[in-house]
Amino acid sequence: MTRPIHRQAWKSLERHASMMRKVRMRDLFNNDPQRFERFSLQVGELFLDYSKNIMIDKTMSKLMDLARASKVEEWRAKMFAGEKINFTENRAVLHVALRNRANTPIYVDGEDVMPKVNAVLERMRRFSEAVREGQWLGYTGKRITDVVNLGVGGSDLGPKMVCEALASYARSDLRAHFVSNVAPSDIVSTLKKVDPETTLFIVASKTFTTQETLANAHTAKRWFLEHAKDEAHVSRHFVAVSTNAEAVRAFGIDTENMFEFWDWVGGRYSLWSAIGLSIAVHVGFEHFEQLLSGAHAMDQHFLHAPLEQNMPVILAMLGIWYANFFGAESYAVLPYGTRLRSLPAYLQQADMESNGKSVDRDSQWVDYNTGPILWGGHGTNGQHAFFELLHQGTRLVPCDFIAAANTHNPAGHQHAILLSHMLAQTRALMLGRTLAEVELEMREQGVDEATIRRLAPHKVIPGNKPSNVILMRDHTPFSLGMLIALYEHKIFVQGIVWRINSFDQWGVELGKQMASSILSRLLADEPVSEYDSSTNNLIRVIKGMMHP
Ligand code: G6Q
Repeated sequence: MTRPIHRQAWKSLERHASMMRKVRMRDLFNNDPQRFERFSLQVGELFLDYSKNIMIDKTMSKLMDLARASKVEEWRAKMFAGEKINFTENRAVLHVALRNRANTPIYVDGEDVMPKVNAVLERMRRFSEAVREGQWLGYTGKRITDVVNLGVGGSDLGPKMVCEALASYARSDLRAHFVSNVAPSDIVSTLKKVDPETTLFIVASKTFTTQETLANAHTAKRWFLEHAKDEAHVSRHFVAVSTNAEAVRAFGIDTENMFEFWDWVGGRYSLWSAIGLSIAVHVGFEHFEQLLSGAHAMDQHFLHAPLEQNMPVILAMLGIWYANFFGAESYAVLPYGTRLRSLPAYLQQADMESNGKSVDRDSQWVDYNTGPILWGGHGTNGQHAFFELLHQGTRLVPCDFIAAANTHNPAGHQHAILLSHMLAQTRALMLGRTLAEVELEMREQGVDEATIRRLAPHKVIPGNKPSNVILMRDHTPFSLGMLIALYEHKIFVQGIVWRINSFDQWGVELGKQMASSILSRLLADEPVSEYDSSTNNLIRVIKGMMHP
């Protein structure tokens, strides 16, 4: 075993970083008119400009050396071949099979998974078309007008983000709602908006044991039966997406109305599976298929492009550059446009649940940083909120700006205004404003010297803050599929370099177990003494505050 920090390539990057930390990007741009040409890349519908990073050719070649030494290419081949690279759960990692539009065989335990992938897709097509075309009717014979996805985490964030992002493709008479939180306001406020005669509930849970989702599903079913009065009507209004047929049956959903997926689909990688049913119903199956096709196009690029021209690999290695050699603790995802407002939350799970790990492939604690904190928000709103820290804070926060060149909702020059702000931000982050520039400007405005001395330092913007810009021509299902797959593969590459398992989530499991024990104590009358004193007393205080 070679720990990443003992690799030659890593040590060489450390030496190189000590020199690069003194380099200013504004000088790199001034000295090299070709910089944009060399550090930008078009792949299908996506364009990446990564020239505003603190790097030179030598940096990129050393980062690629590290990727090669980490055997990224070999691990990539293993993932696509269905090998069980989720080694703590002994599972294959095959979200790429779900969107394998070429339909080439992919084997898990000697079985080609493509026939069953295609069979579920066909069921999704038939079902979503039946709902959309008014053949699938509610218990009083009315068309379905509202679809409520009941799921949490990976069974919520992906479909929710995609339905919002593709809202322009949705029919106005078929609304999608997402209820995820067990906090009762979520389900109660949604039920107030919908009609039991025309609402379809999709209970989306891989395990079908997730307490929050089942609680919401039971509440929805109770509400439905208060109106419909007859259990027999449940089958017209509740369908399930799960890997657990037995639990689906136990809940009272006919397995005829269950859409299956498999243990080799991780929750946070599952929007391409039947978990995407709400997407297919809301925006139409043909658009869901285009989403899959976009992701497949990115898969093919990731699989075949040399590392130096491989978009996910470039983003991944730049991320490692800042996380491990510049001490960056976080990075920000900044989509420009309202439709992608949930992308940061979606990617937060994808990245942090995948690479927020501390034990490596040899079951050893790591002695280097792994996944960074991902955060962000959509522009321009973020500019009026947290961008100040990006510009003048003490921390280095690399940023990804994301935008489409065109909008589905033109309104005068508004889209151009939006894009101009994005370009201004990425430029301002890189360039900053020096003390000399500030002083000059103030002098030109006739400000007196004493005031200049006092105020000028506050107006200095350090600059030299790295950012990538990812552009798509149009905001289509295909380009969105490419974009999501780009980040999935970026996360994969980083996990390989850090030698961690990006595909389990034992931290999530621990909290789930503890909550079920605490619930029983919260509902019981006796005093609680079995936990730590903080938990015992918080239970006591909460019980004291609860209305009888
Ligand atoms: C995803 C995680 C987690 C999961 C939810 C919901 O990778 O495992 O976010 O998706 O806990 O799980 P179920 O789909 O089993 O309800």
